[in-house]
Amino acid sequence: MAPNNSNCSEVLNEDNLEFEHQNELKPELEIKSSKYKMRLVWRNIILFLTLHLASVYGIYLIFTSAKLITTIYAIFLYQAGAFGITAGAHRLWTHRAYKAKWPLKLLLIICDTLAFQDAVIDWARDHRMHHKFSETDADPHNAKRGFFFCHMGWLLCRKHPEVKEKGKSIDLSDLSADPFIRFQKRYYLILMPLVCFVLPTLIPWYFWNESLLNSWFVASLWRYTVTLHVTWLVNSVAHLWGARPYDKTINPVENLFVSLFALGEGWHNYHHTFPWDYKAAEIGHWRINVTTHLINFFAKIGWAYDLKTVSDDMIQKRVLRTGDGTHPFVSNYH
Ligand code: ST9
Ligand code: ZN
Ligand code: ZN
Repeated sequence: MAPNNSNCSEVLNEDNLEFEHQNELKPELEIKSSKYKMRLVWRNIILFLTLHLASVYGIYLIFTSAKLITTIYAIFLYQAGAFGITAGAHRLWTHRAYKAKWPLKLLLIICDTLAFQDAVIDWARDHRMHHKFSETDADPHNAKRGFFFCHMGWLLCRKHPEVKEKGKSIDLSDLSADPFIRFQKRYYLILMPLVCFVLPTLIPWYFWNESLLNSWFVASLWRYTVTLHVTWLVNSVAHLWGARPYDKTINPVENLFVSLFALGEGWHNYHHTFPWDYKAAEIGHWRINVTTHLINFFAKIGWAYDLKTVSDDMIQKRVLRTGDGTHPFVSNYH
């Protein structure tokens, strides 16, 4: 994995695998050195390796023996799980960009559990850190540590001590007060296997006589792997390659490819500039945003309300002040 970016240097030290700050104040010179040793988590490495091998076998089964409907169903489940992450864990619970009535919360918590990205309260804690301490050691998937680290490497090693230290300042009281979040966290180890793996495997077998083997490798393991990688693309690709029309001083970018697969979460320069906007993008310019269309639908039927957004005027001022000049508004303006 790429070395850490900050003023900390990465030093291998067998005796002390933890992070160690050594700040010595000398009369004319402040020597700031630190030792940080990445600690791999072999359990995760083995599990993810196995999952990926199983997914390759799943792809083989898709083209050799699985029924077409099983593959379509797996793609549908990936999209449903994605919706739980984008509209639920991300825009509703982490950013509080809109409010939801209980039927929508119920739907979102089921979809989120289907995506198995850990309980919402843990997901939101890391994501609030990601926004507050973006691209620093306190960002759990600091993109300055390289593509692999921010894509999935951060799940294969212990978190940087700065994450845990600075994370103490993150307020999660709103989430601890939400009964849906509390219930999910409390019963996660029962709910997650049931919703993410057991039911998705049994449904094709029961309803359209798919073999359990195809069902398990395609609808459960391959589908889960796809959902993970699409989510991770937001942390990697959408932090590395694309335009910065709203704020050129930050890493996140606008990326059409990521938005297509991640239900509209690839407009990441906008999102990091205006994280409270329920659209996570400027929908007028960029219509590829399935999550926003779905939230709009739920607002129409009254299940979503108090949708927060940003005025055109505020966006335009920001584009002129900090954008990289690629926003269409800039060419019309001059
Ligand atoms: C997965 C998550 O894949 C993916 C999240 C992606 C986020 C994307 C964001 C993009 C935005 C837009 C959404 C787009 C969506 C598009 C969808 C399209 C499909 N603050 O974590 P531990 C403390 S999950 C404060 O174990 P280690 C705390 O005391 C995949 N404190 O750290 C904690 O104890 P507790 C499935 C913090 O030991 C203690 O440290 N899941 C914070 O270093 C220990 O915490 C997995 O694979 C903080 N932020 O281990 C599991 N963090 O929790 C993967 C920690 O009791 N994770 N503390 O309070 C792990 O195994 C471990 O977390 C680890 C680190 C090995 C990575
Ligand atoms: Zn980001
Ligand atoms: Zn966010």
